[in-house]
Amino acid sequence: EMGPEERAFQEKIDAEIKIEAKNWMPDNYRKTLIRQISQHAHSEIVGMLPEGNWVTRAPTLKRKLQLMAKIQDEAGHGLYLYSAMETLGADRDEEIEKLHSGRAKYSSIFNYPTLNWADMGAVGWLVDGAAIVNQVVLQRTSYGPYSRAMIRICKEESFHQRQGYEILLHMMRHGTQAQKDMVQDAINRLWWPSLMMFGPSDAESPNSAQSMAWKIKRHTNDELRQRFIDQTVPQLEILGCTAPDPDLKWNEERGHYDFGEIQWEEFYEVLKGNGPCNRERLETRRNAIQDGAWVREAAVAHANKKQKQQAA
Ligand code: FAQ
Repeated sequence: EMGPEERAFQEKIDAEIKIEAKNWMPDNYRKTLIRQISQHAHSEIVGMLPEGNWVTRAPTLKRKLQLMAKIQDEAGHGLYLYSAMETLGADRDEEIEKLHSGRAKYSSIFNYPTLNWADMGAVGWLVDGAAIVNQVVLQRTSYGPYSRAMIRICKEESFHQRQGYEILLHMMRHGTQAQKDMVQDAINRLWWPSLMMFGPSDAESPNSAQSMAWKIKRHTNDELRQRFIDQTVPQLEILGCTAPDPDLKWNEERGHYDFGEIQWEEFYEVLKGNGPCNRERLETRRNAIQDGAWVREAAVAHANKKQKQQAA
């Protein structure tokens, strides 16, 4: 049974009117958003690490500049999302502490290693590509601050996707056989983990039904996964590469690509902290916070000194 406040809230949602920070909202709407936006923010921040691995080894100055710009964008997205999360009353330090103690989730994809330069192309093309498919629809999410964050983030993300694809296209068109092999190897390793980014299948997704009713999510996990595959396979063909999926095949009747069974056991192991790089990622984040402690202390001391000077 809905009370009058909740009924008015749902009517607003149904009429496509955005919910803003100071509006009344059900507790669970707030909690769901804090959960999703904090996980999203953590993903941006942890997502800097696989690419950070290649900054010192980028093949040319131009590639290094592009990679650094992309990673800096991700830091910006993370900070932007933490701010959106704070409008819901969540505390940034507390949420970050949950990440560092292993109690918060972030996207499974960032627990896979980046082993060769082609991985920088494949991350941009597949990982940012998957991120965009998910985020383009989140531009219409019902919570105003999250929706507006997505509009800006999508613009930068589409640049990321193009620079990734261009790295791969360049290697395939102008590279040696060894470099072409690297591209195929990167795709073989990142293909399935990219499909897992969309989350469990609809039948196994506990949050989807309520999040769809509240229009936090506008499409289900499986719908977006299919959309990603449909738009990515033609790009794969232009590259002259293949996917590591013998069942991937155009289905004329459905008007979509059919694809093979996702290894959900692997997905849930990664979520439990047992992916190839989970421990390394969290350790890197904890060290970064520790190593930067003196900067934050100095900034606070400086601010206090300024304040005293102004008061005097
Ligand atoms: N990894 O009931 P559902 C980027 C969790 S893009 C880890 O379906 P929901 C850009 C889920 O949280 C990546 N956990 O959940 C970039 C839930 O756990 P909980 C970030 C996952 O929320 C590119 C449980 O499983 N993008 O960073 C994953 O309705 C390149 C049950 O699942 C976003 O976060 C997963 N893949 O739907 C940066 C987008 N999937 O909390 C650097 C915003 C599911 O109940 C380089 N988020 N889980 O314990 C969303 O759209 C949604 O949260 C979904 C999951 C679709 C991810």
